[in-house]
Amino acid sequence: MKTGSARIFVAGHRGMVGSAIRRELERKGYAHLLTPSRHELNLENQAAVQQFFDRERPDVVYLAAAKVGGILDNERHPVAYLARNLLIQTNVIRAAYESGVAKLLFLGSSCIYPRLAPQPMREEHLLTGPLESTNEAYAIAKIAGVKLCEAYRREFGSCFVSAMPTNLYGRGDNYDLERSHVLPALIRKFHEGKLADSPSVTIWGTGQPLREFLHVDDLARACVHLMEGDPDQSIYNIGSGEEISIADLARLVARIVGYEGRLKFDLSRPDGTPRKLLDSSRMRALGWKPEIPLAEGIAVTYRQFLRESGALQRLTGALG
Ligand code: GFB
Repeated sequence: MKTGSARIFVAGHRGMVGSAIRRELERKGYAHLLTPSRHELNLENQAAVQQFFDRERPDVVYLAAAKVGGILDNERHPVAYLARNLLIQTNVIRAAYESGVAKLLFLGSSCIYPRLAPQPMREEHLLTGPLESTNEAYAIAKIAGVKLCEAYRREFGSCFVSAMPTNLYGRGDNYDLERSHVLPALIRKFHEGKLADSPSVTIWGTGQPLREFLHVDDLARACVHLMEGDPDQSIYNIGSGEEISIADLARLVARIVGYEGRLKFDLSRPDGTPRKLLDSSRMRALGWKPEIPLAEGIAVTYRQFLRESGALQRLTGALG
């Protein structure tokens, strides 16, 4: 299929991952992107999704639409994480098959692997042990999506593949402190701490868990690279290969933001899984590698946060 002629549906194109995939596709010259708004297409409505596929006939689908959030929101709202994700992904994957989509990429998450999986975690470790409780609902929905793609591949030979990204950050992230992941939360907390000249900033948990972070633009390059090839495996882990403790991450973000006060650790908040490092050698063997070092990615993301929050403040001022 030629670059310019493929009809590509990016489900979730307004989210952090979907918008990065959309930018990467546009950069590479794909001209026929299907990006209906939420009002035009409710992905939780099975009939509407099938009608959309019947009408638009995409050739390729990037399934990046999902209910996502950080450790606290996952813990508080398991129903939304399980039910909404099951609905969205099942509707899109089934309709894709029914309408003859050639290739589909389903976006999962490294939390599908067992809480105490051997590190670094390989694709084969799926379903070899109990899940982390804070995000079990989300992980089970994502595992169902992976298995549905695998089933279509096995039963009907569909090229339906799953990408398993590590913890992501970058442009378009969610900075709501109750719902966000750790990296945007730290950017916001240190920025506000600096403005208010606060003596300390509070970090959730012990600071000891280890996480691997990948800039969303590196993920988007991996996803498009995967779909441009002929992936013959069901799952591809996508990570940076470098891990950092939450305490060290906090120090790094504080330095980049320019916050000079102390860190306080709130032990009443959950740590979540102790370690979550992906073995991404399967993806790297296809010729992809991450290009954005963590400190550089955070610095760029902080500047984007400043621009976005500045615009928001000006808008609020003008309205108020
Ligand atoms: O990014 P995060 O919310 O998700 O938290 P997970 C990572 C670690 O950072 C945890 C700590 O140990 C948190 O306790 N942390 C410290 C903070 N301060 C903060 C803070 O202010 N906000 C947040 N959010 N965390 C998620 C899953 O797990 O990872 C999802 O819940 C998904 O299902 C996602 O898989 C990638 O890495 O623990």
